[in-house]
Amino acid sequence: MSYTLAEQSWLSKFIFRAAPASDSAAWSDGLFMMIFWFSTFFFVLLMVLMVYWTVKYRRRPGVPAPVSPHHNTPLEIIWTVVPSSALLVIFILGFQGYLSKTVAPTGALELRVSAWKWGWAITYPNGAQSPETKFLEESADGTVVGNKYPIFYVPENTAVSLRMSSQDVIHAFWIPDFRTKMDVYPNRFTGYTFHTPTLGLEEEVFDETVGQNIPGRDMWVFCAEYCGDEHSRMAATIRVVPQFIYEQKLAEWNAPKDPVELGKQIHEGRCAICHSVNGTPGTGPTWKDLYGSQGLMSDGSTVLKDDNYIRESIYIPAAKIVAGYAGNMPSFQGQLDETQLDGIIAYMKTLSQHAPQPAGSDTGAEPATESTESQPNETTGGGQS
Ligand code: HEC
Ligand SMILES: [Cu+2]
Repeated sequence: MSYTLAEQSWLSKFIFRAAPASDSAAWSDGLFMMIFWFSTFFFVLLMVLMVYWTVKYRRRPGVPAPVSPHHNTPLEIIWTVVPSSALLVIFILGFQGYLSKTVAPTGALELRVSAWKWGWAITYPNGAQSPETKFLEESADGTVVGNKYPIFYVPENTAVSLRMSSQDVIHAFWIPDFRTKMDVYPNRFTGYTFHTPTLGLEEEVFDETVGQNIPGRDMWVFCAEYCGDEHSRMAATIRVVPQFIYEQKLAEWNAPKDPVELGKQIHEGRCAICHSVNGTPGTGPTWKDLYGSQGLMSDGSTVLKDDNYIRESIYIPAAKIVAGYAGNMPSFQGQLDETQLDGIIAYMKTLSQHAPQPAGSDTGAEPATESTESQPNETTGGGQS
């Protein structure tokens, strides 16, 4: 079942660009090309006959127009049966391809995909999520452009099945190399399956976390259902790696992390598309100096942006809308747990001059330790009980 890269003809390169990365992707290409040549053949045949007969039977002076024959049973049977059987063949081959992409083999690795405006997250069977990201593109002088996008690791030569749902509007999870895309809905699961390729000996990708190349292949993921302003930048990377690297990564991601580091990673992967940290407003307000500040809401009230306000903004964004913004932040209820929420708050504190500074120092503050200050119950509780 493992698919190795075949030589692509110039025509299939022109039409599909990247080579198919699995057997069922190759099947789709083959079927597409079959239909293409089938259509081309009949197009040429019909056009040639049409032109030929138009010339041959044109009106000539002195020749009376012949009466059209109105029935020819053998001819009508042929031109009904031949095209119908051709369509039947196309249907059967297409349905076979469809089944191979929607029915997961037993024992497939199930990944939980979640979508929102404008990003993707995958939860692995052990509960881990990939914190790794990379830039969509880098300009020639090495300066980076745009946002960071998540990297999802999958093991090579493995059947993978996706279970997908959306936090807001309809998106579509599209992996061009597998020639498959499927809509992702807010209130129901959809999914499909693919078999990851076996890596060639020379295939390598750069792993930023270890600063060197590792065996692997990157594939694009795009959103294929127009979903708003940043739809075209709703991308991700599927990274196919050997099984042992996949397992290492899962174990690494599940290890406890420094809260600030965790918050920063969540921001880059999920929030940066709308929230900057440098003071520039985007689709949502910047996080710079947000924590601990006072802010005006769209109903005219003023709120203190403390831990509980932030929690509410993330789980129930519609509860209070910041003045001047549309209430279009997706809810992350059920998507981010308490540890991740703590991480986001810890990270926001490092970005804000309103956050309480650790006692006795105002330079070189160690941000991670200050989170205890926001939980007075814990610090005072010991002396009182
Ligand atoms: C689709 C764009 C979008 C994404 C993605 C998004 N937000 Fe928001 N966010 C908004 C908008 C718009 C507002 C302002 C309106 C409101 O209050 O709901 C906002 C408001 C907030 C606020 C209140 C800000 C303030 O100044 O009072 C917080 C906190 C927040 N978002 C956290 C997050 C976190 C954490 C994430 C990532 C897990 C995230 N947001 C992802 C659009 C987004
Ligand atoms: Cu989308």
